[in-house]
Amino acid sequence: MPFQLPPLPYPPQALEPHIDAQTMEIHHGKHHATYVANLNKALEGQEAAEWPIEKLMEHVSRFPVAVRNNGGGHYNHSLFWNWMKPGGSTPAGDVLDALNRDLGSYDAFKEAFTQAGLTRFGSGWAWLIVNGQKKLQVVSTPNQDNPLMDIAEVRGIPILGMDVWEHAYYLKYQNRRGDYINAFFNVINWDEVNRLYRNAMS
Ligand code: MN3
Repeated sequence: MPFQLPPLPYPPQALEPHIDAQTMEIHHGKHHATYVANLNKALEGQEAAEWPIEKLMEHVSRFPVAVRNNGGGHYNHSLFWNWMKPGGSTPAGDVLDALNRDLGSYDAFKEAFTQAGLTRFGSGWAWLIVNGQKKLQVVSTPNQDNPLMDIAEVRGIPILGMDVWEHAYYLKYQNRRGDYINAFFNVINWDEVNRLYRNAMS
């Protein structure tokens, strides 16, 4: 099969107490695995099944909605596992300079990112992107859309994303999305965010 489920980069219990093991097991082993299986089914026998996932996102308007939903699900979650790490980290390096320069401060970023997650009605994602002007910007998208897609309202390169679907938090936090968002900040892998920032700027 052309698209494959990447392994979790840490054991499912490694993000506790912020993100619980059962949520991680189901989120990765069931939800993400299903996006991969359905993406492969949707592209069976087509040339695009061999494309890099980024190229698929950039041309997603040419494809049926199953590719948008499941391709987005695969791309978003493949990044998402690496945007978290056991014990979390503090922002540093070029991306911290850019947060201060483009968004005012780390605290201003945190407030904007929290609001993007809280106000996304239903299912979706909050994002920190490098936009077309090479500036950091906080946006959100519905469902499994992302800012790399050619159909996105605001396009850019995602360097951090937060899943705010209920399947990301309901077992531990039930309806308290705000508590999950606060917990997410404790597990962000800023080394990875900084690496993606530097790639996006080069
Ligand atoms: Mn998810």
